[in-house]
Amino acid sequence: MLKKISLIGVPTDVGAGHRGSSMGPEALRVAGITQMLERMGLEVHDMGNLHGPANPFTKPVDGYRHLEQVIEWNQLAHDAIYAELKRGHMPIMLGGDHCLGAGSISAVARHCREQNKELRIIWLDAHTDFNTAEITPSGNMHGMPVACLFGHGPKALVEMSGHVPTLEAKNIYQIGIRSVDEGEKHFIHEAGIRVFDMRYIDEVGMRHTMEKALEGLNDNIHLHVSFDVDFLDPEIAPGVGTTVRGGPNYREAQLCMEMIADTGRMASLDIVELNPALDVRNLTANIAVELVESLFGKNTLVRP
Ligand code: EXY
Ligand code: MN
Ligand code: MN
Ligand code: MN
Repeated sequence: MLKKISLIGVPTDVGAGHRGSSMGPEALRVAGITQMLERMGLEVHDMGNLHGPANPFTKPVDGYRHLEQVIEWNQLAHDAIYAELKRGHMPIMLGGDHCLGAGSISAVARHCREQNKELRIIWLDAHTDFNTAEITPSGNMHGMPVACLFGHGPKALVEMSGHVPTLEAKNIYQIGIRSVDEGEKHFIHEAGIRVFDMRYIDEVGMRHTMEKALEGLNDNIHLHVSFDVDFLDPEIAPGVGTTVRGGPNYREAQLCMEMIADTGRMASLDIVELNPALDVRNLTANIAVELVESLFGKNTLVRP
């Protein structure tokens, strides 16, 4: 694991239907993300926040809400994350809504291509985020980043990594899914994405699920985690705009993070969709920071 961490705040909610995830970066800082990482022995560089366009809060046009602003924020995120990877730091993107996954993962994919590395994405989310302008029920672009990474979406996002498509089915595992729109279902199936939904996790358990998602990792694979906080059950994480009941509880989520930590291979991370305007006394930010602590190996012991 890289020892130098760069925190990059991307304070926007242009991809979401609710206002407020623009306050996510500050809430994570208030919850002590820097101090936690320092306690884990990491060197933390807080790069501050990126500055981009305001949220006009207008209606969708041709299936996209705030397309221009979404592209601009994603380009900013892409450029900042790519620069940190290039100087050997591990970027942690403090979102912001999940539309930013397109820019963040495009940067990681660009870096991997240059380094001749394979890329594996662990996408922790209640949603598959595989909508397009044609099938979206909302026009909200935080429901579209995975489709963009697979080559379906606005040109500027689809081409951001410099190679189309940025991802193929072999590069991504989705975990915790429990809300998929009708159009997305067919599309996901066609794309061949491995979706470990809550039904699967209920039936076989988090341990087996993560064993599958992490199998075959080796030195040549860059592991990226895209952590949408709505992955968590809303009973433990109410501070998100798109809560879906029936998610992982605290221990299930922690086991998921611990098993990722055990691989020692996480090389970049997004924390997205935290919405302090909907939170209760920064509870969800605190939980997110605790789980990121597990992701960095907090509970790693020598086992009998
Ligand atoms: N599938 C719904 C839509 O596209 O409107 C909800 C998407 C929520 C996306 C959140 C971030 O994961
Ligand atoms: Mn998401
Ligand atoms: Mn989600
Ligand atoms: Mn359960």
